[in-house]
Amino acid sequence: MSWIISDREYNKEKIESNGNKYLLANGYMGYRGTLEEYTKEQYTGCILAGLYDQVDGKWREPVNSPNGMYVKIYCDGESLTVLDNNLQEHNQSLDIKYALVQRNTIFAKKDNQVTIKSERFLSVDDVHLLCLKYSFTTTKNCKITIETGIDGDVWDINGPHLREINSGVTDDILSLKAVTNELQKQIVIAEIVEFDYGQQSIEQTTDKIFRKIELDAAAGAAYEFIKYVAVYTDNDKKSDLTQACLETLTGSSELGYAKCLARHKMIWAARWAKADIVIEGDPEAQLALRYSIYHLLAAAPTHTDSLSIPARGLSSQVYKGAIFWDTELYMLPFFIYTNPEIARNIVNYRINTLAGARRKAKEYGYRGAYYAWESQDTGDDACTHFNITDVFTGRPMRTYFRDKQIHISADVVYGIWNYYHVTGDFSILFEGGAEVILECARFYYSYSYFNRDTGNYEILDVTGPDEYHERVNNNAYTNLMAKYVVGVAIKVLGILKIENQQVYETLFEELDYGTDYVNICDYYENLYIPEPDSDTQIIEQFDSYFKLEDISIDELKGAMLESNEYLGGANGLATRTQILKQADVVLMLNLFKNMYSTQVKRANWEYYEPRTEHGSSLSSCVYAMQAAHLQKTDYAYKYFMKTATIDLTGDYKQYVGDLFIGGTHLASNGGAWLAAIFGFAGLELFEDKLQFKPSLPAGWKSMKFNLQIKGKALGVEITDDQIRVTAQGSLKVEV
Ligand code: IFM
Repeated sequence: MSWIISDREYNKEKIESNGNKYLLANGYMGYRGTLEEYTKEQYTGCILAGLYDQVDGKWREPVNSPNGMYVKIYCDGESLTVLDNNLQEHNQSLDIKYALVQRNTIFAKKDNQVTIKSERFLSVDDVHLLCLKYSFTTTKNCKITIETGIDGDVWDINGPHLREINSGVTDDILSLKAVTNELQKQIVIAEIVEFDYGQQSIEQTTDKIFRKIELDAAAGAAYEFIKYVAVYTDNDKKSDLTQACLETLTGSSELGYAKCLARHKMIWAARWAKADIVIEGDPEAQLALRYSIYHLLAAAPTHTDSLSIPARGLSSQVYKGAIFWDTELYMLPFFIYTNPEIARNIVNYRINTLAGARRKAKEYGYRGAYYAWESQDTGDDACTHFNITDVFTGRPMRTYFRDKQIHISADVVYGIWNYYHVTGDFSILFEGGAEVILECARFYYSYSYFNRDTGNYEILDVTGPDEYHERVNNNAYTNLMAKYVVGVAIKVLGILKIENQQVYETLFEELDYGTDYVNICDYYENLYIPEPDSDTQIIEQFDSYFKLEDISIDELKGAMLESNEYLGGANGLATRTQILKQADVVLMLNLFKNMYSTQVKRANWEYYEPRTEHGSSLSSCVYAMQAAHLQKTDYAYKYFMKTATIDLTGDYKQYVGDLFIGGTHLASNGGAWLAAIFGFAGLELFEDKLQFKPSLPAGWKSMKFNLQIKGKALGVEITDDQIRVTAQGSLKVEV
């Protein structure tokens, strides 16, 4: 059963978290794990990847498509819904092997029991297609009405995004068209239902179109219908969206549900063949890790190279559906090592949005490319200056996520270089990657300040990964990442000069990089990087961090007046203490493990771990990886499980201030994979060799997985006393 996630009873309290837990997605859209009879009140949502909208100056966010999967059954005029307390049995499950959601509910009526079953999937064969198989039986003869169609009254956080909603019927195909508010992009959604009983009528209101199928149900007989739903938007660049929907629907209906499902399953099976990690001896960890991988695969953009993966995947409009550094640092490595084609799409997204990053740099008075903290379709920053509301006063708080998290540009470069380093795909540099890298290097140089007294460059007034401490000087992570970017830029120029003189010259000329080159070389040599203290070996997170009050997390939490109060910002409790929100120095040491001794890594892990609140889902996996590296396997396991189960338990922060931050946690999902591969399996890739230094958790008899490195497929099996690597072609492996 290590592929099945299930709930065996109904719990109203879990409506929101189960919407995430049972999420289906195919890169084009994400359909929340809600039940068919739900409406927007229960957070039904079908998020369309990359289609953003803004209304009345509120936050720009992705658009929810009208809900084509809506179904409600009435028995003798009475509606059957789990929201009423007439349930005899209920279970819902998600098969992560094939991305298939099923439910089985028995409604107990006075003298009748109605059993409904459904199965649905979002096709990965045709990403515009949603399929539903729905059946019911009754124990008594009764009148049944099936209400199904398209519900255009959708859940929005900052909506409504849909205008000019129009419905229509053509040849028994129901459709709903709408236009987004800001960019006036058209959305068309259409459905057909296959059934062979009862009488049908159509009902239309302003924003809904439903069919009602009425029948006299015979006791014990099974009734089934199949529903196909198609969605297209102007982003698909089709001349006629309605026609595109019709083609998807008729094509699918001719093929039939079973074949559509078989094609969908075949693609998922191929995905798992590349990406699965098999753990022997720990079914709980196995399921949690596979569940994390499932979410990554489900959110992955396979149909286009202009999309990336938002922080909350395709689970909701939370965090504005924006792409954060979460993608490059936490999710992208999984794709780079298991599915380089998808990784390339994700990297391309940053290349394609370079113009937005240039605009942001210019807006703040800098040169080069300053990537957005929250990036959407254009790469401009969607983050507002007042991003959190104070729970005490109800007033918006000035936050500096947007202005000061300059490390994002470096994280983008890290993603590109990591992709290039692992895949060996040179073309990424010629096709835009080099330009991004050079522009980011230029940005860091222009942001920094030269301290004449010390002869060093310094980076002042930034926010590092630990967001509880805003506007600090010389954040170790940011400084080292800036140096890394400049180092990569210098290497890239060297590579281009040898490999492609023409691209090198054009780029140099177009970017007018002559003086910049001289500058970044000097910057590389003279940028101040905080060093480990010679006694304690601890690296100060930023200038004067050690002067902050050193209290425990319990003390900090004990001082809180409201459970949702924001701990950072101007008045946040953590701001004047050493409590950090998320891995910062430890993240840096994890990325640059070979630059520091084991003693330094251990001292810093031990210092920062009790001071880290893990208020971000990006934190635990870093502590897990580093703990495994330091052979602290019990800690590593604890943090790994916390990361891997986040969307299973629903045990995560729902609010910061009054800001709703629910949804799936793709960085954690990627982090679980990172902890397994770079932590427990101890993988490290050097220029010319591959190294494994495993430290498997107690109980793990073996770990088996596949990787793709420099175009070669690798199979790895690690047991207590053996590491077996099989590879196509030759690769130097060290243990
Ligand atoms: O990018 C993260 C950030 O590091 C912590 N707060 C949430 C963001 C989105 O996941």
